[in-house]
Amino acid sequence: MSENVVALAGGVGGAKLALGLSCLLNPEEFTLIVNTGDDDIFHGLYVCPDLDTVMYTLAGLSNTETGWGLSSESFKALSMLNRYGCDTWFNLGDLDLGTHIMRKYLLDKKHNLTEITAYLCQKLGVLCQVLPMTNDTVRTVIKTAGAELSMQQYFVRDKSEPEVLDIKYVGSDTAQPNEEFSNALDRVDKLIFCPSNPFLSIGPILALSGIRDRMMNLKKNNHLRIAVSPIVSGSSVKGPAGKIMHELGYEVSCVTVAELYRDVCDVFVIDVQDEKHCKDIESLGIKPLVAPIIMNSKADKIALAKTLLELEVI
Ligand code: FO1
Repeated sequence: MSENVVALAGGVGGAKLALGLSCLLNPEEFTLIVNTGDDDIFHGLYVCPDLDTVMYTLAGLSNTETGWGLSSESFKALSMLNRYGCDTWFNLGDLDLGTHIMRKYLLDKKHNLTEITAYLCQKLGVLCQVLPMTNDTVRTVIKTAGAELSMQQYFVRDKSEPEVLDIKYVGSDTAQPNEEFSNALDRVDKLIFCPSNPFLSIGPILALSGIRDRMMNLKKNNHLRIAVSPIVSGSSVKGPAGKIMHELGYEVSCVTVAELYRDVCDVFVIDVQDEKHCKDIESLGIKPLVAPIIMNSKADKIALAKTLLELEVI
């Protein structure tokens, strides 16, 4: 039986599960909504790190060591920019720059980010629908003791070292969710929250006007909303989610993530190492599901995707 699956994703962690899901679903059954709060402009080019990470992963082109960028990449253009005195802490490879030049060309021709992403995906052979969360501008701004930083300044330039005091999604109050995202929610059977950072990746998507309410109301209509924990055994599987959670005053635990998604989640998937937290998750009114959720190999990604797709409405 065919079903409509909508998955929300950020960068590397989200892309892993997206790949697993894309191996099991027909392309027309699968829509991916990707965070654009990390987007930024480098050397005059508009860069969408999460969209590109998802797109390259689904196309089988990604650098499997870093999880971002392209495999067999070189950085000659960047070394030239360095000679010209540009800041080159954001590692844009030569092949990757081709994507950003193409995106800039299409933006200048007044195409929106949804159209451009569809074009790039089609050219790279990605068949499922990959959608930016919005065509408007939302920027994740990280307030630290020293300064307010963009996501890439915080994450790449400053290596997630500054203490995080607050996180804002600037523009989210006026940005319109992508119309196709809204349409996908009209026909969704299963909504999946990939194991992406709840503050930096999923947070900006949920902050878009009307989106959290739409997802809260899905419960009433027999849809299944599943979230996969990005926290295993008290620390993030990848990236600074655990560090940020601690600095914002939360306990670093999968239960905290379940609490953050409490109103939009029916089933919360935790790793086998976290089985002891089942009761705490149940007490939030969410059904816990214990499964191996660390995705190293392609087989791991497909196995987790299969577990999620086999879940039935309770
Ligand atoms: N992540 C890094 O840790 N260092 C980089 O230099 C870097 C460059 C980069 C270039 C293009 C791109 O699409 C992604 C890139 N990323 C890099 C990943 C990216 O900054 C993060 O993974 C996401 O923004 C977090 O979701």
